[in-house]
Parts: sequence; C-alpha cells; structure tokens
Amino acid sequence: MQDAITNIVNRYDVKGSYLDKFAVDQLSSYFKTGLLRIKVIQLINSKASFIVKEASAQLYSEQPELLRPGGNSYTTRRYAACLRDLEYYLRYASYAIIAGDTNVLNERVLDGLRDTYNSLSVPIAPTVRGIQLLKEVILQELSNENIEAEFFIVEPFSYMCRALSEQNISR
Ligand code: CYC
Repeated sequence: MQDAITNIVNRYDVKGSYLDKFAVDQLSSYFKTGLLRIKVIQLINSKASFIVKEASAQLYSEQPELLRPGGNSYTTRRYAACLRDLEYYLRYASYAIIAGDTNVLNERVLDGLRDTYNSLSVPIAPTVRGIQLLKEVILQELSNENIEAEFFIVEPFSYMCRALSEQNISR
C-alpha cells in the first residue's frame, strides 16, 4: 500500500534526487489537508452503517428490479452480499482518503473484481451507482456539519467508479 508521502519519496528515490520544490508543494498540500482528512474519516467511521443503509435504500428505490426474482440482489444471501460490498467500498475509500493515494483501492479492492462480478453476473452499472450514492450521502452529511467538500474526498469514489466501468480492451 502506498500513501501520498511514500508515493513522492519513491519517485525521487528512483531518480536519486532530493525533494525539490515540486515535491515539497505536493507534500505541503497533503499536510495542509491532514486535519480535514481526519475529520472526514471520523465522520465516515461514526456513520458507516447509516451511509450504507441510505445509499442502498436509494439504489433499490431507483432500481427495484434488483430485488425482484431474477435481479442480482434477490434472495437475502445476495442482498446481504450487496450491502457488504457497499461497506467494503466505503471502508476502503476511507483508507484512500487518509492515505491521499488511490493505490490501496487497486491492490485490495479493484484488481480482479470485474472478472469476479462478471462470473457471478453481478451487474456493474448498479454497483457503480451504489458507489456514487455512498459519495452523495457523505457529501450531504458533510454539508450538514458545515464541512466543505474537497476533491480529495470524492476522488476515491470516482476512482472506483471509473475502474469498474472501464472496458477491458484486451478481450
Ligand atoms: C459477490 N462481491 C461478491 C464476491 C466478491 C465481492 C469477491 C464473490 C464472493 C462472495 O459472494 O463473497 C466483492 N470482495 C469483494 C470486494 C472485496 C472483496 C469489493 C474487496 C474488499 O474481498 N449485487 C447487486 C448490487 C451489488 C451486488 C448492484 C451491490 C451494490 O445487485 C453485489 N456482490 C454482489 C452480490 C454478490 C456479490 C449480490 C453475490 C453474487 C452471487 O453469489 O450470486
């Protein structure tokens, strides 16, 4: 797993150079957002089950066919798997927010996931919508607490949506 600091240090180590102004600017913007990152992960941590519940309720009200016979969330086993997956996305997004790096998402969540989903017929588009809804619920909660939304808060969610939506062009 990488974070904003190891990412920069590794790049400079490869070149064998000291951290220049560019690196220092990137590092200071990471440190400047540090307290806000902590606030955001505390909010996610304290409201995790609410966030998942809201996002899934919204998903199933938009796409009720998922819950009907033939839908991928039909049966309590699959419904539970779906809530669990949303919980995974939320938890790993919180790790990426505090790390300031999306690498953890590739390593622990996304690698191979499309293939797993395809082999189990888990539909990608509603999953992507579920991740967007997690993000929207968090943005609403942040605004309720007068915390201004910043790019780094939404980025891990957008990153997972992009990665899941991407077509595999090698096949
Ligand atoms: C299944 N989701 C799975 C499976 C994996 C993941 C590996 C297959 C194994 C299992 O059932 O547990 C996902 N596992 C992960 C992820 C990680 C991991 C992300 C990283 C930590 O270790 N179905 C829907 C919704 C969507 C959904 C749109 C929820 C948003 O209709 C999800 N995922 C879903 C469902 C299954 C599943 C229903 C069970 C499919 C089946 O067995 O038929």
